[in-house]
Amino acid sequence: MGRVLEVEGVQFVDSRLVPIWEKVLDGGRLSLADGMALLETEDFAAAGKMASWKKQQVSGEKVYFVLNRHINPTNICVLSCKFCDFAKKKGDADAYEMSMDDILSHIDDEIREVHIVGGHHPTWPFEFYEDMIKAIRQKNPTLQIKAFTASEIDYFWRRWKIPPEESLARFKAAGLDSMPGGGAEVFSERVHRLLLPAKANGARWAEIHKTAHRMGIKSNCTLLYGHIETLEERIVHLIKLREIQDETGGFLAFIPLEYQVGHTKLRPRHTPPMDDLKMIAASRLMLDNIPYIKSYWVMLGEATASIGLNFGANDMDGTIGKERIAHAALAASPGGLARDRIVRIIKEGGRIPVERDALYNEIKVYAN
Ligand code: V47
Repeated sequence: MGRVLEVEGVQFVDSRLVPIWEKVLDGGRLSLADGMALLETEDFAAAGKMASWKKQQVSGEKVYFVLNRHINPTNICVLSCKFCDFAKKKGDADAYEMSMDDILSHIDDEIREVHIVGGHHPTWPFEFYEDMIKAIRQKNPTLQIKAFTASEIDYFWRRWKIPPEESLARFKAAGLDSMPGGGAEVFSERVHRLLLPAKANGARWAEIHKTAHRMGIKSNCTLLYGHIETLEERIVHLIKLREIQDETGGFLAFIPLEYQVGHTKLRPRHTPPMDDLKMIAASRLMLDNIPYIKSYWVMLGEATASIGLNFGANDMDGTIGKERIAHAALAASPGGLARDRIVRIIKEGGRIPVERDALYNEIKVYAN
C-alpha cells in the first residue's frame, strides 16, 4: 500500500486492485489470483466500489426481497456434519418432527415463497416429502415452492434408491418451482473429508443442480465460509459455480453463508464484518454470470447485511418467519423480519426496495 491512485472514479490504496478494475470495466473475467487479491486486500472500500459498480450494471439501485417462510420439517439427520448445530439424532431432547398439519399451518396467503430444507431423516418415506409439496400446493395454488437441497435429493437416492431425475420429476409434478442452494458447503475435497465426509460431495452437488436446470428447475447456490477453509478454497468454489452457470444458466442467486460458530466452534469467533463485506464483493465480481447476490441478514445480522448492499449484493432474501438452522447455531439475528423492517434496511443502505417472487418477477417497487 502507498499513495492513492484514482482510476475511472475509484480510489485505490492497494494498487494490486487496479488491473482487476480494468478487467471489470472491460467486461473481462476475473482469475483465481484476482479473487484472492479481493479477499486479501485491506482496501475494502475500493473492493466495495468495484462490486457496487458491477451490481449497478445488473440491477441498478434495486434490491430485492420476498415475503417468504422457512420451514425446516425435522432436525433429525443421519449426517453429522461438523459445522452443523441443527442436526440431532432421534431420541435427543431437542429433536423434532413436524406433522403435515404443523407444516401446513405455516402456509398462508401472505407469503409468495416457501423455503423447505431439513435434516436427512432416517425413516420418513419419500412419499411424505412428495405429499408435503402436493398439500402445500393445494393449500396455496400460487405460492412458489423452493424446496430440498441437492444433499437431500442425493439422500433420497441413497436411502430409497430414487434417482435425482425421478425425485425431481415427481416433485415438479407435485408443485415444486425451484431448489435452494444449500448443501454445497465448500467444494474442496480436503474440507469435505474433514467436515462432511458422509454428505454428497461437490461433484454430486453440481451434477444434481445441472440435472435440475436441464429439467427447467431453477436453483440457488451457496458457499459456507469462515470455518476451516482457505481463501483459495473459497475462490476455487466460486469459479466452479461460475463454470456450472456457463453451462446451464440455471442459477438465480448466490448466497455467501457466514459460518455461525454456535456450539460447533470450528473457530473461536465468527468472521469479522469487514471480511464478510469483502466476501460479498468478491462474489459479485467473480460470479459475473449470476444475477443476484444475497446479503443474508439471518447470518450476517441486520447491520452488516445492510452495508452489504454497498458491496455488490442486490437481494436481502426475505421475511423468513422462523429460521432454525442458523439459530440452532446461536445466530444473533431475529427469527424473522416484518416487511416494513426489510424495506427500511434496504432504504438505509441507500437502495430501492423491490418485492419479488421466488423467480425474481417484480411484485412491487417501494419508490420512496
Ligand atoms: O447447507 C449449517 C448451512 C445451509 C451452519 O437458497 C450453517 O435461497 C452457518 O442453504 N453456520 C442451509 N450455516 C441454508 C441455506 C440457505 C439459506 C438461505 C437461503 C437459501 C437459498 C439457502 O445452512 C446448509 C449449511 O451450509 N449451515 N450449519 C452453521 N453453523
